Amino acid sequence: MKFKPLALALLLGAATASPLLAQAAEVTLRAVSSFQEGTSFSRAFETFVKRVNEEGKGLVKINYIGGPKVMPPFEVGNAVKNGVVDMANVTSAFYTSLLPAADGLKLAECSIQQQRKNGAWAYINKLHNEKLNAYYLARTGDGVPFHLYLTKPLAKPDLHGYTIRVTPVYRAFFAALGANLVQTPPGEVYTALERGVIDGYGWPIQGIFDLGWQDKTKYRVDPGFYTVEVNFLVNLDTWNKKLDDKQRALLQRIATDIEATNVADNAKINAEERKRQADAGIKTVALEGEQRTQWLDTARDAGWAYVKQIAPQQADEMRKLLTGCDR
Ligand code: 173
Repeated sequence: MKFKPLALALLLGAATASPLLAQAAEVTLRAVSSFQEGTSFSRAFETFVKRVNEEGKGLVKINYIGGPKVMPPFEVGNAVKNGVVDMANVTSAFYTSLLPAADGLKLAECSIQQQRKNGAWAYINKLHNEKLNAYYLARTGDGVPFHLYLTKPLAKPDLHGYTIRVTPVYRAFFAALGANLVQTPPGEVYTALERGVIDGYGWPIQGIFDLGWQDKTKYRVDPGFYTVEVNFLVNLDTWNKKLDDKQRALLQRIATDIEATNVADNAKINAEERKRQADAGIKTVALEGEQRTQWLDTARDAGWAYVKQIAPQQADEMRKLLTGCDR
């Protein structure tokens, strides 16, 4: 049998490899999630990790070290920035202290696919590069609205006399309706409900069963508002220096795949969770007509006004790029 020189070199392996055949060693990336492992908002990331580790054998390996037990959610942004971790699954609500403009991401009306086309993704990536030393690899959670959940009824869009658990996601909206606010990470919601220090909490339509909150929840207020964004971030030095083109392309391809399946998956999961909540005895407080309009208008207006306040230089550009798309 005769071999061409290239095939022969391949056959002889790395010991005789020419520069032409030089191959980067497998890179291991340390990753955390800001949500508990196995729960609703870690799931897309965990699928991503599994796929990278399968399809990227010999190229990239993600060492997923865990969720809030290994790192408090509000510290994840800093850990990405400083390179304490290479990668994270995190919502911007947990890193608005580093990148205030990211508070506007939940106000997006354009899908992530539209954002990748109209320049929004590029703009937001640049902000992440500059302020968070991070590459904005993916956005999941499209099509998942947030809701207000309560332990006591609500007759109108007015939260005077209600103490509500928040993160930056809900802060401006619930404050505009007169609520007292208590900020906690997700891991402290159950205890706050149990002790009766809150009358309710903000949370998406998905996930209240993950940490057992259904036992303490009596009402969900409809309609939902805003859109969840849970992002895959990569430390920028890792992205630029530790990875080569092939490794970056692999991560980007799988991340974009996850974004694409996320929307359809979410529509189905949202419907299942609504049913599951009803079956668990959680009643719907459905605001209708004028009240519904007031609820949604206050959410949007208070949301953007707050972005303008904390990120005056980026708010208008964010709004222009993130809204006005036809879904
Ligand atoms: O903790 C939260 O309520 C929160 O901000 C959030 C954001 C995205 C998904 C789930 C929760």
